[in-house]
Amino acid sequence: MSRTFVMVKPDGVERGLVGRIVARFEEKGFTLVDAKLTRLDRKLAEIHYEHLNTKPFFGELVDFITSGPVFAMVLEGKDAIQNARSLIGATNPTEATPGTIRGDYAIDVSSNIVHGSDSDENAEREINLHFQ
Ligand code: DAT
Ligand code: MG
Repeated sequence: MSRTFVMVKPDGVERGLVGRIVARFEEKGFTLVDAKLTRLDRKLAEIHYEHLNTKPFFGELVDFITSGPVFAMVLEGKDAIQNARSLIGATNPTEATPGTIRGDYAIDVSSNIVHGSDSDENAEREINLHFQ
């Protein structure tokens, strides 16, 4: 068993998709072990996405993720990081297969509905960052 950090982004919360997205993870077999509706301040968002801080889209990314409430979760299951990432789908929704969350609910890379940790190390880092 391992744990991952997943977050419904402001576009998903605004569109009323939190319940459906949580259900997708539960149906897959994950256990929800912690969750909260919250809003990231700029500093927290910049730390969360610090590995991207040299990218040209970094400013827009931080603007977007702080633009409204997010629904942050800790999910537990076998191979949690890999299983969550395959359910979430490719970063760019144009490449995300239908049946994945991004494939079904997103059309634009800059508002792609959901975040999921990409490694065990980052999962622990993000869980500690968002849930103390
Ligand atoms: P992922 O969210 O699939 O782990 P990532 O960590 O590489 O992808 O990037 C984090 C977020 O940054 C991503 O969900 C959306 C945004 N992003 C990535 N590439 C982008 C691009 N080329 N243009 C605009 N936003 C981008
Ligand atoms: Mg990432």
